[in-house]
Amino acid sequence: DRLKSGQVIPVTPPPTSPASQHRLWPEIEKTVKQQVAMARMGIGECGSGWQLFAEDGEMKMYRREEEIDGMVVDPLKAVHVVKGITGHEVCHHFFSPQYRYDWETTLEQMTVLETISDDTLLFLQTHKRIWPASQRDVVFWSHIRKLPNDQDRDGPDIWTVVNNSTGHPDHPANVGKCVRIFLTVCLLCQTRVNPPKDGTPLSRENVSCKITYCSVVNPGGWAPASVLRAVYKREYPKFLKRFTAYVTNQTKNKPIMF
Ligand code: 6CM
Repeated sequence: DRLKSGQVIPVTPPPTSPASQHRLWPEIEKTVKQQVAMARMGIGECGSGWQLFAEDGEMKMYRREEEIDGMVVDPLKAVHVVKGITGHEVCHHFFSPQYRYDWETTLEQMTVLETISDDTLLFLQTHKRIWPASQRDVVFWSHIRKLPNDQDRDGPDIWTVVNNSTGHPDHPANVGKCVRIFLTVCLLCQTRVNPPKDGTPLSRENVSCKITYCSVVNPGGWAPASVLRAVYKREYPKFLKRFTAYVTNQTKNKPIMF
């Protein structure tokens, strides 16, 4: 990067991760880049077709109605602003398996199949059966990453978690009672800091987190469209409200983790 004056400024090196030797790494790298770019686009920029289907205070949820072979695969995009928590805290609680049963209400069982590295895990999850469809399961990698804040180099880092379906030889799809679902999920979190004017130390009252949550879930097999859309309409707002309240509660008396 060369300025007009000819001065050369150091460029932030691309993020490296200890997972970079793993067979899934090229896919992880490509998917994270794509998902973060998509999550960063505003609703207006994403093309037409986003419809607001749920709103509660700062939280807004949009979907695009899409079907593949008669199966609902509606992309979802939600934005929320939550006071008192940081992007790092939100992503840490979304990524880490030890908290998942506390906030994920549709979960029946979660297994970590492989620890690829500190920032990359492979999960098998079964979700509660929703009548009249079969029970669902899912195998996905999950990757947490800190992104450089290009807009404000002195500001807090941006954090993301990307989940994406993959296969696993020990857990083939659709052999037991479960139908395998396929998902791509991106949680992107930006911390805003509003420092106190009087020079008093920063507290949780001075921070807030802008959250973008994008998801595409293919139910993988027959599920009535009307039931599925009704389930999503009920479950996604419930998830985002419950999960963010959980992070607020978990962090309230702890030092701020930027
Ligand atoms: O992103 C979310 N959770 C993550 C951690 O668990 C992860 C997993 C997502 C699984 C999403 C499952 C969707 C619900 C399963 C029902 C399938 C349809 C059955 C047919 C009904 C007629 O990314 C939060 C996910 C919040 C989901 C509401």
